[in-house]
Amino acid sequence: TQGQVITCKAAVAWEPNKPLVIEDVQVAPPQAGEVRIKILFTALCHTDAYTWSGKDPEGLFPCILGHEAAGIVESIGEGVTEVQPGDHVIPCYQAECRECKFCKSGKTNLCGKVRSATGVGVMLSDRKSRFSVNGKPIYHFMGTSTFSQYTVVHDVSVAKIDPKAPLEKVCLLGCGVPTGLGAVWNTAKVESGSIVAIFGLGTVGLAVAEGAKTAGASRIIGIDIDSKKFDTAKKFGVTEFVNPKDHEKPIQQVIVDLTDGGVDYSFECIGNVSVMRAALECCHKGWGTSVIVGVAASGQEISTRPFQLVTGRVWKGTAFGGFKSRSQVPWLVEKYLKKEIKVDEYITHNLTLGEINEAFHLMHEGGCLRCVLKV
Ligand code: NAD
Ligand code: AHE
Ligand code: ZN
Repeated sequence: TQGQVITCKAAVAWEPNKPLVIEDVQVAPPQAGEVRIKILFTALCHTDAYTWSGKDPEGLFPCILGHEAAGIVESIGEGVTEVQPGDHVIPCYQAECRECKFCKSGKTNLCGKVRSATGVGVMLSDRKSRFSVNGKPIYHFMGTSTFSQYTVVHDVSVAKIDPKAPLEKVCLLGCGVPTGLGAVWNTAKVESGSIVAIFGLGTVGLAVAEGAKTAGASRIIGIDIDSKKFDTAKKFGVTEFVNPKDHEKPIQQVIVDLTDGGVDYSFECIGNVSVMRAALECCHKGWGTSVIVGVAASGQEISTRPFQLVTGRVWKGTAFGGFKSRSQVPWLVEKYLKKEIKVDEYITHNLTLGEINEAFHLMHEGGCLRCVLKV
């Protein structure tokens, strides 16, 4: 198949909110600096649902969504040196070129090399898509488009991993789990003994709990409007549970009262701007740091009294938990193989690519963390 167009199945989002359609998609061969990957397993993340909803200012249609996956390199374009056909890989929506201003800064995991193309659904070299259906181009998504049996990505967006790792599990290391762990370890740098509050106990929030537990947090307060979340949350390290619906007072006040003035660190893992405000305002005066992890819809804005920051609270955000993708995803895979981090525990459902619309429905049910699709 090397150098040839491959026809395979992919789930195409033709329009916002309309069921995805499994189509025969033509996938062009990888050009210079590109890699074609046979995707074996992909999970769904709430960011896929967000873009599908039409609320993502970068959402373009028709497109192939999906960004939390694992597969095997099928072929490589000219000049690709770091992966070979047959390598086991995880596509990375956050690239790492190691050459751009961002990569060289040492201050961020964001990479500038391909972002201008991945944000508009095309490949960098010719600003075109590698996907088409009967000659009609289909946009890429987040530089990954994993809801397809084959995808083409930039070489700076591929992490080569240990072939011993089960792809049906480690696909989760493409987004949600690293995001939560890294928000704690890299972005907030939570110290032992800290009091932590987590708003939203989905996969990302639970990974924050796991990260906080390993960092030695003394109290991990989980906040969710769905009380059924608490039993699972305990297994990930949450020590106390608060449901805002059980209280008359604003949730920030409830948390401040519970913690003698506020928490050391808080994490918003929902994508709700009023909760982001509460997460900041439940932080302790003088030092409390709040990290925004959730993705809020187009047009939404955060607000608080500047006095909150004047008096020492810090507001931060994180993308992919601050992990440098190509360098650190393989390290996370090793940590999983050594049983130092959980992955299997986040997988609540397994379906096939053909059942993807059902999988999106499942995401709205409280009992679903991650649903992994066999592609
Ligand atoms: P999820 O839907 O599984 O989890 C969200 C949780 O928040 C649910 O348990 C829900 O019951 C709870 N919730 C909803 N409204 C609430 C409220 N008002 N108060 C308290 N709890 C509330 O989602 P997820 O997959 O864990 O993702 C969480 C967010 O993180 C999404 O916005 C996603 O787009 C974003 N995300 C960001 C990054 C990043 O790099 N920054 C990476 C992955 C995901
Ligand atoms: N297109 C969206 C941006 C969404 C967003 O913030 N994405 C996160 C990853 S979410 C993964 O589930 C991210 O990494 N952002 C940094 C980047 O470079 O996109 C919007 O709202 O505009
Ligand atoms: Zn995601």
